[in-house]
Amino acid sequence: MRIDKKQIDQHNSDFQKVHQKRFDFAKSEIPNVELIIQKLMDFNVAIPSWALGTGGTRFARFSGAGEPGNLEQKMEDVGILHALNHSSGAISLHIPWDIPSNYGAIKNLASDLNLKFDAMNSNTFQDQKGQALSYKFGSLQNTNKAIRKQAIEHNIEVIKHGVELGSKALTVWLSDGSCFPGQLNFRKAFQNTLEGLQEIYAALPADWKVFVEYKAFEPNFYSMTVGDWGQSLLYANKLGPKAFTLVDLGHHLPNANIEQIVALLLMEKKLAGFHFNDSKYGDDDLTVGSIKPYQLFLIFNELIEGMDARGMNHATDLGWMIDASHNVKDPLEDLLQSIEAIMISYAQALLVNRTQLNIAQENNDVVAAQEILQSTFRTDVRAIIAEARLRAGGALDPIAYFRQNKIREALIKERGTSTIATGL
Ligand code: AFD
Ligand code: MN
Ligand code: MN
Repeated sequence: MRIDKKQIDQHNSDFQKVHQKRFDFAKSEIPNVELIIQKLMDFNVAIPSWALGTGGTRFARFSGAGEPGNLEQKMEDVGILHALNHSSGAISLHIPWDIPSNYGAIKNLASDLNLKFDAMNSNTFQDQKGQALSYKFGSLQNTNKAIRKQAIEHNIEVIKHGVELGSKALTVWLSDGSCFPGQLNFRKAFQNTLEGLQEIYAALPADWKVFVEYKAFEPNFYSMTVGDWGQSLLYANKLGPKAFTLVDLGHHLPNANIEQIVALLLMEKKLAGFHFNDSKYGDDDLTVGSIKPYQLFLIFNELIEGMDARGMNHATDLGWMIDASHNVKDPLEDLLQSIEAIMISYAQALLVNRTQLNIAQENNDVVAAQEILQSTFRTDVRAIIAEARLRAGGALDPIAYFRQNKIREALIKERGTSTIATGL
């Protein structure tokens, strides 16, 4: 199903009066509004193909209805999000869940929906039907060379699918590790993994990057072979200039200072990708900004500071993506909320008075530094984001549009009540 532009215009005219009042106020309070609007309009966050259905937990999965049943329908879902907010113009595919049966048709659909293909994701954390060898004891780290080879070949196959579609990056997330002390020789596990990644790296086209994603724990609970940013950075540095670290907000031990990690990875020119989500305890994959919005702002503050220091383009020089899972919300509504939270934090980070913050830092004026960050964080930028969306052709209030125009109901009508999206 497609969003009707005329209906968006109708929605916008219904909301225009209230919006205008809010926007006029924001404009009077906030300097450089036009510049911020332009940056917001350029900024896009990719949607993972596995976040369009109900993820569930290890205890239960409460399926929604009208879930996308194939790659085309997943793309259509992202197309709906993008038509509503004009900030979700890319999809990230996971192989083998999303193997295209016809590259040309999939590329046509993408251009029809105004979507790009973000990083490709490999999957060596599950065994697939008919797969010769099991990843029960890891993939690239495995003590068995044939299993390592199988995992390497899978990653190379993922690159090939990505090349056909015009993607430019491979994200490798390994569930490798151990559950009990003594199970694994850490050094050998690292070296096997590095050798595997080197073979995958050698298969990357010249204009491709590989993102090495780390995760502190789960599914392995004693050690993870790519467990933190230090380990990821070690691999990335050893691999070469096309290898980078990917930060997923849910993949740290509790209370980790993610904003500091981001600042240092940027300084080292080794930060390339981002998976947004929120969490209270672990890899909870909750809606972005739903638990720790101040942390999200602080992360964006470091991202913008670090990117500006290196003259990077905010919109294109890092891979922005959501990595979330939904069990109690409609996935599309959840994703709209996540994108909104990201745009709010991005806009606020653009508002930080860097000159004053630098002065406060140089003078050890701790109070002034805190005032600058917190007063920016407490600035309501939602009308500016809505204005950017309006100018781009989107809806002033995407969630209201989604509900009032009964989008999920239409999807259920089209797809039925029992479709299940492939993914986790
Ligand atoms: C995992 C990781 C990684 C992976 C995804 C699996 O965050 O991004 O690709 O979830 O679907 O927790
Ligand atoms: Mn992730
Ligand atoms: Mn995760």
